[in-house]
Amino acid sequence: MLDIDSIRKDFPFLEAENGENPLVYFDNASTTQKPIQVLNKLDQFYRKSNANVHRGVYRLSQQATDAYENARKKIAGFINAKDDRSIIFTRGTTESINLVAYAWAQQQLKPGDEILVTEMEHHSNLVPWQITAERTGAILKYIPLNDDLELDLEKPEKYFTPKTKVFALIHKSNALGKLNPVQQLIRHAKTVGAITVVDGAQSVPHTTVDVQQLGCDFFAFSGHKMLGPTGVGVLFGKPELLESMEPFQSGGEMIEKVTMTHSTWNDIPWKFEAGTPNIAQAVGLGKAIDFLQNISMKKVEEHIGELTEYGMKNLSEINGVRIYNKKNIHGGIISFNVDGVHPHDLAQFLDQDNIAIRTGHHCTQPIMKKLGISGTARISFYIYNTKEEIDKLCGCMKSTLNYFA
Ligand code: C6P
Repeated sequence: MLDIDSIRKDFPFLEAENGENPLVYFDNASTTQKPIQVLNKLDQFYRKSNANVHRGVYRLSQQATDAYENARKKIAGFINAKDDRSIIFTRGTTESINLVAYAWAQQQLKPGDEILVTEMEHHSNLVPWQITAERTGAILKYIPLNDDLELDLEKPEKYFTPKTKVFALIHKSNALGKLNPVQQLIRHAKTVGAITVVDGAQSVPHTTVDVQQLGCDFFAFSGHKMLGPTGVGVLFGKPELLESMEPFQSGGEMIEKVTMTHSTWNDIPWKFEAGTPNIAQAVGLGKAIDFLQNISMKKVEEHIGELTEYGMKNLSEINGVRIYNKKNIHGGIISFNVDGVHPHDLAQFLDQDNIAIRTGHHCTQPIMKKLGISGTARISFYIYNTKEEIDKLCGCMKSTLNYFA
């Protein structure tokens, strides 16, 4: 069991003004709030250690470099990457996936090659592959959703052909909370020699991820969805692949030698970190990982699972509520609609009671199309959420529905 009261004290954002009507924040899949430890780390970095990295020989620059590189080590440990050089700092999941699409796929793919994605993807793991297919003449294919809104995996082998060169898939769905059997699917991809790219934006914040066990070539996630600052994310890549790739962006820091006509590249990971990186944010992400590890990812996952189950049960008892992802009872996400009420109207009513929920297509328009709707209301949990907050949500929803009746 988590000591939620003690955890909540670490999140100043959740404190009620004058002790009244505290914020109920249920949009954690979008971004999480930050604990005081992360805020202090950022403050301390800018007050005491701020300097550019890998450039100065003075002590301060060395300190900043050490803090930045220590964060890289911490992240490697957190996802069990064998080699720190596998960890590239990016702006987030979106940039990490674009890096692979531009610097690997658009250089390697030939007309007729196949890129395989799924119908469950966030746009971040779909649009870069559409552009890549257009530019290279590759064919974009996808594993469809079945009527239970799960990947159709009755015969997964049928989607993988000798022409499949890239298999890019979402680990945990931000719209449905479904954790996909990534390890099993990667094994299929390997039988045809495809490289594998996993979008871990929603899985890393909730569950223990082991990239060696998954066997993926690339794995992307964002710091801000796991208590870290915005502006920093991670691309894990197998060192031999990263070494074989051309740079994604170019300029300072990513070079080894530059003449007026030619340049050579720095070693990995710095080859992929052109310009001044988000140094304080990377250090802040390291602190967020400390915070999560102090709690333990197992407990994080259990708590989120309990809240989801409780939320599903209580929401489904409200007249007119239609939950779309009832099967994913532990996923941390509840996507629903209420008969006769537009999700935006519902969200605005709840906002008046200081309850923040997300509405819309959640950057998953293909899933919405499959459901035949334009959007859903979505609540998504994190470690500081409580069952009492879910009770408050359900109470407010009942009053809202009375208003609409
Ligand atoms: N989802 C949400 O669901 P960035 O913006 O780069 O940090 O993350 C993009 C992204 C990629 N993959 C998945 C599975 C995601 O859930 C997200 C972000 C947010 O509310 C915004 S749509």
